[in-house]
Amino acid sequence: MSVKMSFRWFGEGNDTVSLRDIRQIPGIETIVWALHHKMPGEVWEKDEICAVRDQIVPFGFNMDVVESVNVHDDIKTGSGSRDLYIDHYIQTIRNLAEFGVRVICYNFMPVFDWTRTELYHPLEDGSTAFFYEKSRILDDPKKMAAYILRNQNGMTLPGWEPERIAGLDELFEKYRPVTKEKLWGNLQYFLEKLMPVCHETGIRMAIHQDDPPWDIFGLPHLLTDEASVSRFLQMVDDPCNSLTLCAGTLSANPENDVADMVRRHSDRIAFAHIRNVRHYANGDFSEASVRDQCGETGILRIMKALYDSGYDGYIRPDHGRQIWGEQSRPGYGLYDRALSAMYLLGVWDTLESERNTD
Ligand SMILES: [Mn+2]
Repeated sequence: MSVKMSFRWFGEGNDTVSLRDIRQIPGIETIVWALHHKMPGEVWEKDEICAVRDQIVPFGFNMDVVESVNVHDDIKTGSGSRDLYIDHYIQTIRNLAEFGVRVICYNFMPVFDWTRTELYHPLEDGSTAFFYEKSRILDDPKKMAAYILRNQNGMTLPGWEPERIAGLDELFEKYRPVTKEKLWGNLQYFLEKLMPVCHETGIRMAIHQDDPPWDIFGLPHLLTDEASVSRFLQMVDDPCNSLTLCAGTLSANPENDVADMVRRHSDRIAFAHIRNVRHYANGDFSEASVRDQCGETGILRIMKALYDSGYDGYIRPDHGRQIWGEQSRPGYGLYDRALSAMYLLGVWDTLESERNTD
């Protein structure tokens, strides 16, 4: 039984980490990629996909997982040109399938892709990590967006594009009538339109949970816990409607037992993000090294749950700490993610060898 270890890469000229570097991490087979210049709603054209393939494949990697094909706000709000943008999404699925893509990671979060209050929070060992200070999220979202944009080492993180943030008032206005139940309905509408083309092409849609796993700035977050994940899977009960199980996102809420969720839903997990979180009593959380003891996510229990379930999907070290002075996209340096990949493979290989010697 093998797990397919993967590594996120932002593309030639768009990442401080090279494919040459990634190839030296033992066990990485899949590059998790995207066309980062595309705006939500645009069709990913074959020649653009082909150009990325010509970068990735010569290094011996496959390009099975895309993260993310972002969903247009009209689809999320169920307004305007949603059917046109769903047609574009379907065309993108068809084009990706021609290049062997198996899994599309996406999210269905209103306005913000993810939220933290600090990108370089100092840890005791001198490294830095993402940090979420609960009390600051009650503030003006625009103040926070401006902070995020100032602190990205000149590179844009998905979901926080300056053009998008510039229209923040308008966006909030657009989402005002979208209650949580309406958002669920819009997600269902979108997925039901996609399922036929998923079956035709063999591509699995894999939703990422909402980060953080609770409502923020008055915006509804759908996928936050066991109950909502179950609801999601039952709502469109189809193997092509699957999860990108994000251990770190879910475990930001200490009440979520991620390993238990893995055991319940393993057949519907197409892709997994693994990282560790440390909780504070006041509700703040910090990201941490993936070593089990460094946080409270339960990395070993999660890996064991995946292994015991016969998981043979894709997995990647999620974003990590900044260590050894590396300058990179926040959270997406080479060093800490390489450590994570080796730790996770070490756990997996040990479980595997124990089974083989039993
Ligand atoms: Mn994640």
